[in-house]
Amino acid sequence: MIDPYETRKATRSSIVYRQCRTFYGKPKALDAGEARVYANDGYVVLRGFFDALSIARLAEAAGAVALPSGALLSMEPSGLGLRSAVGVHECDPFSGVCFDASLLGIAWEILDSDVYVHQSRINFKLPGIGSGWHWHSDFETWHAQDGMPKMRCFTAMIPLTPNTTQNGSLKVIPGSHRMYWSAPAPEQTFSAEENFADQREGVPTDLAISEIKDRCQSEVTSIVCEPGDLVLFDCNLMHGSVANESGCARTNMFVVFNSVENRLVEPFSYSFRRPEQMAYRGEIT
Ligand code: 6CS
Ligand code: FE
Repeated sequence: MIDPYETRKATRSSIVYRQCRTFYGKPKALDAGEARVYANDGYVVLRGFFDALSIARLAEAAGAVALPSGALLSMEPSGLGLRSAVGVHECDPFSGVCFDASLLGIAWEILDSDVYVHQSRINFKLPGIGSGWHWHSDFETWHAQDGMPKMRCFTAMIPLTPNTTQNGSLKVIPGSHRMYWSAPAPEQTFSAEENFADQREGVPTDLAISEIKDRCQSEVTSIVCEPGDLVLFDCNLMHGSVANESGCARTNMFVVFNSVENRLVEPFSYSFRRPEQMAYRGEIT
């Protein structure tokens, strides 16, 4: 069978059109306007979705001391400080937010099926230490490395501290979820952990980013947001961020919801599977 999202196999990169829907169900939990923005731009920001104070308190809990024991820790490429804790959604105090009833209601309607958590993580971007994330589409990575078949998956980003342009807020290319950037085969293969800490495979060049912007007729947009806000973004939205050059931490929690009808198969471009915390393959309860 032909894979419409083949990646990391050819000598050159290419851009093809998306063959999956973005919004699978009917808007109800989201209003029609929010659903339209999500479908058109590939993301939507819901201001004041959670109680700001209780979310801000999670930032303290996210300090290494209270991190769930099963979480996989990914360090900064410099070795200075923690970059991500992966696999946090089943532990207090994080589970309450990840499985918030209103958020689940949104997940069901975007994906129009039962859902499960494919991956959850807290990204720490410590002041002066926290590095950025290169441009990428999560789906390209999950398809290549984890065997996610289709684009029927999205991320809920829950800021635990303010996200500003100075501390490296998320940057997106609105509308880029509608096209798929297929990456060239890597010259060198890195381990799952190396690629997670500092992704080098599946990263478009500056020229490719310009082409994507041209095709979308859009500009890079920075998502400035606060604790209490909820950012929903499609699995194929092109995004990245710069380093934290401010004096304030940028701490964000990410919960990735996948449709139960889009469960992982074998990785499309690799012969090894990544750890369960990065790509869940277990039972769904
Ligand atoms: O490899 C991954 O699964 C992760 N890496 C990046 C750069 N973004 C999404 C995802 O958490
Ligand atoms: Fe990402």
